[in-house]
Amino acid sequence: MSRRAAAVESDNAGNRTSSTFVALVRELRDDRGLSTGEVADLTGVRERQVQHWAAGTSAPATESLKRLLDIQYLMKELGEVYDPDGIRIWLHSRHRRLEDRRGFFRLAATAAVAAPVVMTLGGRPLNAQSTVTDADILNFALNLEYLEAQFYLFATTGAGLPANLLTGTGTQGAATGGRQVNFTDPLVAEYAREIAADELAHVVFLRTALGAAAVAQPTIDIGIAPNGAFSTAARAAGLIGPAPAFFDPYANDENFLLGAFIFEDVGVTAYKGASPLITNKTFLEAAAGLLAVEAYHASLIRTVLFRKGIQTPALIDATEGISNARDSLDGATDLDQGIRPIGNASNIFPSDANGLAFSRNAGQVLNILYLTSMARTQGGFFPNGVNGNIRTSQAN
Ligand SMILES: [Ca+2]
Ligand SMILES: [Fe+2]
Ligand SMILES: [Fe+2]
Repeated sequence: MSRRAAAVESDNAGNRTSSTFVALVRELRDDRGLSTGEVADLTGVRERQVQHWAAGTSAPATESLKRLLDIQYLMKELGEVYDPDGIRIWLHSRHRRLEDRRGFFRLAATAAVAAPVVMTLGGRPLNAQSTVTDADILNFALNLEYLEAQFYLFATTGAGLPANLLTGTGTQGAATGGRQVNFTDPLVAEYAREIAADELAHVVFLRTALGAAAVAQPTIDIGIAPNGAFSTAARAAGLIGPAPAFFDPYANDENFLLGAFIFEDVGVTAYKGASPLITNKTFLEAAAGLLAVEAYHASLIRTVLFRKGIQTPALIDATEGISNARDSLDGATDLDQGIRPIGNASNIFPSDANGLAFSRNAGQVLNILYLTSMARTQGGFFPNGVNGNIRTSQAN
């Protein structure tokens, strides 16, 4: 804080009754379980300042007071959905840190306001049972985010999502088979950690927006068994032969990048395909934000694979194989591209003739995730199916 701001803070102490502020700060610390440091961090002041507020020896300036009231509101809303550990994880996810406090509070407000709206949407009218609700769509997305988060968290840390982020409606399952990658390229390791933080934040964001309507994590297969999802996908892509051959996305940097490649393009097409079905504009904006970040992820993974593919052309071939496999699963239309250059231009961004990203409907997304071209309710990465009302792949 600047010296000038500090002067304003202490001026305020002289002409305001500070007992309200003392109570406010103490509520955040004692009732809501935030440390003095956390209150300082979230408010954007020094710890010492918070100690002064708590002791009544100085009062918060207007801007700090606004932040404190925001935090109070947020803690109350989050408290209805999360236990204290869950709140702490939410507050400390990378995106909510202090690089962009304005964004923090806008996102927080969206999440908090969204929860009751979705709970209302969860109770769909009887005469509209075939209608897909916004909650159905966000829950469909949440299944995909569980999958992505588990893959990247295991790859970067050796552990998956914490138990308090797995609960919800439907049948809860475990994510099995993931493990830590021993990265050799420090850049790939950094990229992986950045994406992992995003995917964790996506899970938390969607769960917060959905509140009590959020689906539980379904059973997820991210293992390396010869007949597991990754090996089946890799076999369909021509990367490995019949069992007992297997594909291990945790074996090295290149395999990890191919594992990530399997998911990221699908996420982009899934969010784009869902966008016309979302009725509430607040959710639409959130979905646009998710879509954009999935596209950043896909773009980064594709760029790194392309760069490494200059030395190792098999990597370029592998992306074409995965792309073709996805394309054959999701029906006749061509909705997918690998990273082989077109003419003398690279092909980092899969797009149609208008330069637009492709769309997949939910059934087509499930074709890829269940690894089937038929109408099924389970398979592949989700051995018992996804949770929620959208759960059937398309018959192609
Ligand atoms: Ca296709
Ligand atoms: Fe994501
Ligand atoms: Fe992603």
